[in-house]
Amino acid sequence: MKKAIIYGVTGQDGSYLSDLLLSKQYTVYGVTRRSSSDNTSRITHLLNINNFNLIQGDITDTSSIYRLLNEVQPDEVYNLAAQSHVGTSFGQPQLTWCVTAQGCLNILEVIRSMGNRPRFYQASSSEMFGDQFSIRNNTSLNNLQSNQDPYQDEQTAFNPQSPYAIAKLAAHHATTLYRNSYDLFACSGILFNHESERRGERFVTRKISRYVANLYWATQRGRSIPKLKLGNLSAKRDWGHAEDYVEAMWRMLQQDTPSDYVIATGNTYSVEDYLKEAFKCIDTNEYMDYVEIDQSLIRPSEVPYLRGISKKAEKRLNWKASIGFKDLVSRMVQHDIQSSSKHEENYTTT
Ligand code: NDP
Ligand code: GDR
Repeated sequence: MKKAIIYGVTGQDGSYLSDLLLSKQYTVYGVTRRSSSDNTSRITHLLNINNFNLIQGDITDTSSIYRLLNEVQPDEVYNLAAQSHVGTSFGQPQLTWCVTAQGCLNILEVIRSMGNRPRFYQASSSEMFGDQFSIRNNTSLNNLQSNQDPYQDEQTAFNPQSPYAIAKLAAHHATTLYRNSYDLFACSGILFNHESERRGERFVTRKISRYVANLYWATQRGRSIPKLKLGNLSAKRDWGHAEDYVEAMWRMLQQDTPSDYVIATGNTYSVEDYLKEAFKCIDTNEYMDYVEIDQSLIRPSEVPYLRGISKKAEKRLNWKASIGFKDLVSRMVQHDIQSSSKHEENYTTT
């Protein structure tokens, strides 16, 4: 029976990865930071399972990492912990650095010091590409249509556009350096945006799906709700479903040799496309009637376009995204309609 430690277990990906590893008979040690209020809502279904252990810890505290890894002697360590909100990283750059960059280095240092070294997964991000892309047919970025040529893959240059992306890139390079210099089995998954019914409420997809669900119930009850405040609607993202993406993380650590992989769907849609599709789920075409552009939500620097090509993962990991854009939007909206019926005034407009 394998043992895995998951840093960031209370987050979206940590909860799905726990589900996956438990289904494969792992013993899972999920690390959660101390909080004055409950932060386990995504893993409540796991708390009474014998093979699931919730441990207090923090990736900024190397001594607690050292103790845990040496006590458990895990086969695999997944670092999903981060200050993961790009917008927030502009307001809290130092905290973002401490958690998202330094935290990864802390884990790598502990693994390096161990006799039996566990395999290590680092949650890298498509944000590291920033404004860079590769191109086949000289298409100009201004004339892009959905699914056109520009893309990012493992060969595309990095040019981070936020404190978050800079921190992720530092952690990414540290992971590569420790693999090459100290022979660690360390992999980075360069994951493009992935969402789900468990997505944090301040990421744009979930913010929209929750608003649409609340609008649905308000309309049923003959009431109105305030407009939804959003920032940049033209940014394009490659959105997949988190359940597919945690499978790729696990597969990376089962290979004979460690490597880095781009994980994405290969399709790109704008924030406005997502809005339109989400409102379609409640038969509403005039989505802009419900939206207000809030300048404070526009980031000082933006990543305009992301579309990942996962050929390497397809070939070596036999991995391919199974849930497409329309399915993803519909699953998120339907889920929020079901859950918000129980909690009437449940919307976030900012
Ligand atoms: P979430 O924001 O949902 O989860 C982040 C997790 O990190 C939470 O469990 C959080 O705990 C934990 N955490 C934050 N600070 C610390 C700390 N100091 N010590 C220990 N744990 C901490 O992120 P996702 O699940 O969406 O993403 C998982 C990882 O993948 C992140 O590193 C993210 O940056 C990266 N990533 C995500 C992508 C996506 O589209 N989802 C794409 C590419 C990369 P708490 O619950 O207490 O806040
Ligand atoms: P992102 O996700 O920054 O790509 O990072 P987010 O959902 O925050 O933003 C996506 C795009 O939507 C625009 N946007 C808004 N974003 C938010 N959060 N709130 C708004 O009101 C809003 N209005 C418009 C943003 O400007 C952006 O262009 C996510 C995170 O999960 C990272 O941790 C991960 O590394 C990357 O995806 C890949």
